[in-house]
Amino acid sequence: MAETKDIVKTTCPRDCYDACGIEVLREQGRIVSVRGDKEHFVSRGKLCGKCQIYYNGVLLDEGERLKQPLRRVGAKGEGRFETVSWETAISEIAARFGHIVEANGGENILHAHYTGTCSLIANNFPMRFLGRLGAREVEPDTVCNMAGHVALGYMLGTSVHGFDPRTVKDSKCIVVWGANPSASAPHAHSHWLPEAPCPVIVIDPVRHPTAEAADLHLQLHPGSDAALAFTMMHVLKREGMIDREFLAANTVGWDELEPMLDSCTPEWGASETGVPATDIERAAKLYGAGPALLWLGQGLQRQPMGGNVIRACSLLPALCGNYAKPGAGLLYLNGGGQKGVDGDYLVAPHLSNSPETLSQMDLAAYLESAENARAFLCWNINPVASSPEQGRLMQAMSREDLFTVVLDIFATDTTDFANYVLPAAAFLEFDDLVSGYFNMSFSAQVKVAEPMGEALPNQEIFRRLARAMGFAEPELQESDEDIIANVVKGVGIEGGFAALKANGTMFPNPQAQLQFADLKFPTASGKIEIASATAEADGHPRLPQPGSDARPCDGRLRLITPASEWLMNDSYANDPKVEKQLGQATVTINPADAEARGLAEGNLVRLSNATGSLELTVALSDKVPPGVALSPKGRWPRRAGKERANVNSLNPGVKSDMGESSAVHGVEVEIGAV
Ligand SMILES: Nc1nc2c(c(=O)[nH]1)N[C@H]1C(S)=C(S)[C@@H](COP(=O)(O)OP(=O)(O)OC[C@H]3O[C@@H](n4cnc5c(=O)[nH]c(N)nc54)[C@H](O)[C@@H]3O)O[C@H]1N2
Ligand SMILES: Nc1nc2c(c(=O)[nH]1)N[C@H]1C(S)=C(S)[C@@H](COP(=O)(O)OP(=O)(O)OC[C@H]3O[C@@H](n4cnc5c(=O)[nH]c(N)nc54)[C@H](O)[C@@H]3O)O[C@H]1N2
Ligand code: SF4
Ligand SMILES: [Mo]
Repeated sequence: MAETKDIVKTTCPRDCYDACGIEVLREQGRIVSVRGDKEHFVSRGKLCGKCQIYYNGVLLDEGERLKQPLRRVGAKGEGRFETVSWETAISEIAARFGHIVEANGGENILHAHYTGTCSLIANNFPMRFLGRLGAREVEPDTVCNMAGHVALGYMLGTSVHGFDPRTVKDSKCIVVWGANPSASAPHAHSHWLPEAPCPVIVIDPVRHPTAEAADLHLQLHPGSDAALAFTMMHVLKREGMIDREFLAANTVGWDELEPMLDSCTPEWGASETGVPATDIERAAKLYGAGPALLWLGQGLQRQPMGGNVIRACSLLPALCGNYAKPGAGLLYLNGGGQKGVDGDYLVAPHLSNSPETLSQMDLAAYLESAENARAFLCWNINPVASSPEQGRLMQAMSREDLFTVVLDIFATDTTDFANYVLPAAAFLEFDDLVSGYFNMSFSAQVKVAEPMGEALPNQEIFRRLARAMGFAEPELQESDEDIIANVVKGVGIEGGFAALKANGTMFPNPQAQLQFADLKFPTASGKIEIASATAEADGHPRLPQPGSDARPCDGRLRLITPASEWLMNDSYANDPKVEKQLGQATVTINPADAEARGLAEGNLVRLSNATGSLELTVALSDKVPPGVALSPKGRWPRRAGKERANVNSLNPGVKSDMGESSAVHGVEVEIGAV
């Protein structure tokens, strides 16, 4: 029996840069309050606003959570179900999957997954079963950040080996490029950036709160980032701020790139980007003044030429020798590998019979045909809310002959289309591990309560499916306890999971790490590849290019749909208090664009393009430049009122130049009064 009152340390496992430490206050074993861990270096006693509400709100609401397996009784999309036992659900699903594998092969079962929980086991272990089944995977990063991964692969050989934020004490400048920490990394916004001993530059079309707080904000036209990067390099060269010794020793292709800088003058840059030439010069000189940190956001590459943009921006640290020294580096994401997490062990690729993956940009079209998919399994994802071509996807998922199974903790737009809904346990209800992707931290997720109703952690659901299908591989039944022990051992935590639990969070490397300390880059040449033969062989230009996207014309606006301060991707919108904070769904435009269209604050407008349309309420602000419309992602179509749609009803799923990845911040729309 738990003591009358106790406090358990655990960790937020959501897809967020912060990886906050949490403390859960219990009385008689029941959760009384979920709050920020006062001793945690990130949360410092405070969760972000959205989690503070949601973790004490709908997440603990027995009436709202999914608690039993469900089998469809209504029409697809309607969300009418009857409860069934786990035995029935698992055996019926296994039988149907077995049948499809026999008749059509495992590749006829499609599965999609992503960021519902990012704890290591719940996010990875299901891949063991799905690989063994031979199911086709929707490549999750194609809806988020694949272009950047591919681009940094060409340049550096890796995209998951970033700077260590602890090195900031030696920095002379931080550039935050195409990220909005005030929403997507709230504690980096409120602590890490303000406490940095150096100027902060934000490069973003939107003057969000982090841009507002910065020493310099370059408010460029969306899609003009490569031109801006080339202009900054022109200035660095002119000012003699280039580290030629570093370039000679550690890069290939500088001789090819250098002549390209000559025409990228500040005046040219200003006309391409809309940023005053003096501001570009100032930014370049601040960046070139000493060791500097460059944070490349994931929003930055969610545009048509997102891969080229990331390649162009990542030239800056190469030109200034910003690696292997304190206070210097580039960050996209920090992977678990740097902390000793063996990703292959978690997903057991040796078991996999799966065919090549599908881009999420192609999901709606793919699901239209039984030749492609007779079954669709979704776990950790709500594609009806998060995927492009929303209307077409709902239509495809209405197919009677598409056998759909969805795991979630709540009823969502996606579960509404399921044949079976399987209730997943939430992060407070099982032990797991969390690896921060900004900080070099490693944390325990600790069970503080029993799963609600009959809910089970993802991993246990897949163990049961594996057994029902007669798969005998021991990897498919490995226990959480054993996996945790093995991973913690690999990370080198003395005292194992018990020690990690007691601390909540630990740093596998107690000292700040230098990025690429040995100046060995995992590219073909072992150097930074400014010119990339690999990229060329893949059909891309050999070198990053300085161009910008064409500006929208004929009265269209470029729609940016980034992270919302009050939502976590497509989660939390079902919490009444979060809903209150969100208020009406709005589209923010510049007063000049409103005037030109005869629109005023509060007007109902219809956004439309060839893919779809959506009704929103106008908000006016000069935080958004002319030519841009801003409407954050993550509202639930089923809660939108008369039309079942969110911003993804307008998203055609155009692929960026690299990685078949999302170009969602490059969508164009017309806007008119309703
Ligand atoms: N327009 C537009 N669309 C976008 C984006 C954008 O910028 N603009 N961004 C894209 C990006 S970056 C991403 S990462 C995707 C994210 O898209 P999704 O992955 O669909 O969104 P999430 O809200 O992270 O998670 C989906 C579901 O997982 C559930 N969940 C939570 N915990 C668990 C669990 O333990 N088990 C199971 N089985 N389910 C659980 C949640 O309740 C939620 O319904 O959206 C993309 N969509
Ligand atoms: N509160 C909250 N936090 C989250 C999430 C969430 O939904 N809500 N989602 C999580 C996930 S899955 C991810 S991937 C990250 C994403 O977090 P971020 O990396 O911050 O990405 P976004 O929010 O998509 O967009 C960031 C910024 O990119 C800007 N942007 C758009 N187009 C351009 C352009 O052409 N050039 C430049 N320079 N900037 C541009 C947008 O204006 C926006 O301010 O956040 C994570 N954290
Ligand atoms: S979502 Fe991010 S900021 Fe909010 S509690 Fe989780 S880790 Fe912290
Ligand atoms: Mo993402």
